[in-house]
Amino acid sequence: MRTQVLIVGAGPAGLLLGQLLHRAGIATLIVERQSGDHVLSRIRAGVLEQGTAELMDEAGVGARMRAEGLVHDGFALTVDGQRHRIDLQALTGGRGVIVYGQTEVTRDLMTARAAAGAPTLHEAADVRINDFDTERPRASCVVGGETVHVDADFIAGCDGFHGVCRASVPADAIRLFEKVYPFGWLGLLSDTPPVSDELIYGRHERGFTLCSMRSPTRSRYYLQVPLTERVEDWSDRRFWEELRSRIDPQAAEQLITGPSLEKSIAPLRSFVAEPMRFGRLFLAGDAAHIVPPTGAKGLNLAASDVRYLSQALIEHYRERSSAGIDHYSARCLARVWKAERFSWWLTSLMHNFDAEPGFQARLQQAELDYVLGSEAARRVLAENYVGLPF
Ligand code: RFL
Ligand code: PHB
Repeated sequence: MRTQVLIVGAGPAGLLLGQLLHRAGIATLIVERQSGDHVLSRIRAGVLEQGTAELMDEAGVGARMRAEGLVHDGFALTVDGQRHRIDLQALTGGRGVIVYGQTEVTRDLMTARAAAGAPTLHEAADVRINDFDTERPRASCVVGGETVHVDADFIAGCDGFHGVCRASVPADAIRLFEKVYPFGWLGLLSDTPPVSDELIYGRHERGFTLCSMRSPTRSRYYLQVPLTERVEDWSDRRFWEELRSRIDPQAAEQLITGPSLEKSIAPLRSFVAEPMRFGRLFLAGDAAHIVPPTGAKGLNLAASDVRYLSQALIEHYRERSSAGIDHYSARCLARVWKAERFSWWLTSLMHNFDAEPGFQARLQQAELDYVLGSEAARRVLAENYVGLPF
């Protein structure tokens, strides 16, 4: 087979890139290891920055997000049982975020791709990419027992943290930066009304909690847990009791519990690969970087990479200019590192690190006092949360 841009991975990064390129008349082929249903079953992000929402509009897939997504003008930080509102709108000159699940983003993009008749090979095993340091990159994969060979002008590695594209780059051509945190997030999804109209990020001596949502009738809650915890050991009852013990009294009283639709543990990690381009191979999204979920930045960073990459490729095909391609890695990384910094900072501010509170815990307390007491500090938090400019 031959295509212009081969996209590895049909997560939000790969699908959004495919959609933006399709609208510009550029042919793409997506190869995805999993089935479409499996991709849709992964419960992940929930918060879209305005820039991400605008990119969905530009890709022609924003209608349902605009109709069903929840516009949030603020969120809360709970510290020592006290809730403090962060007024995003007032602090950022009118900006906010949209609560719309990654599952729905992915579903809308899959529907648009199918309607456009653009090809996706699902359940593609043993994807290999070759010759991306030449003018003629190649790839192969196995679909239904048959080996498929693909020739492309470019390869976009949108295959997530455990994908094959970053792993195919020679070790001496890539530099990796990583920080692993000593805890994870246990998440629970339920068809119960959210405990509050806005998200609540809570610091507590038993560990961090996040009260989030997907809709007025569907909630998403998270608990900080040690990495040694196993999801099998968390009955719904145990989860709800632990959550209730950590949230503020008003929330504990208003919390409505119910059976879980999904429960899973995600480790927390900060990770960046540099550069993000190797000849005719580009990395985008989680394939190139991971942030801990505290700042709600992962999906939004994937979208901003895709924005830069789609512009670069469109410029290449329309104007025969390589300027966007040449600047892709540097443009992405400048934004990536700022989101890494913010996500690390908010994680450090809100989680429990030591059983015995020591020097770090005192600094954390002082920083929290400062953030809650200073409008300038809250503005810094708000400006980063809604998303830095492109
Ligand atoms: P994905 O979504 O991992 O998709 C990669 C796709 O590539 C496929 N693949 C392969 N295909 C072919 N061959 C191979 N060898 C392949 N290897 C992998 C995979 O099957 C998959 O379909 O990466 P992408 O597209 O870069 O998207 C990134 C986002 O998924 C991720 O950053 C966010 O989910 C992170 N995240 C959040 N981000 C936000 O912006 N806001 C949030 O509120 C937010 N909350 C979260 C999160 C991530 C979480 N977890 C589970 C890590 C909350 C959680 C709990
Ligand atoms: C979510 O709803 O899944 C969510 C929201 C905000 C975050 C992380 C996850 O910071």
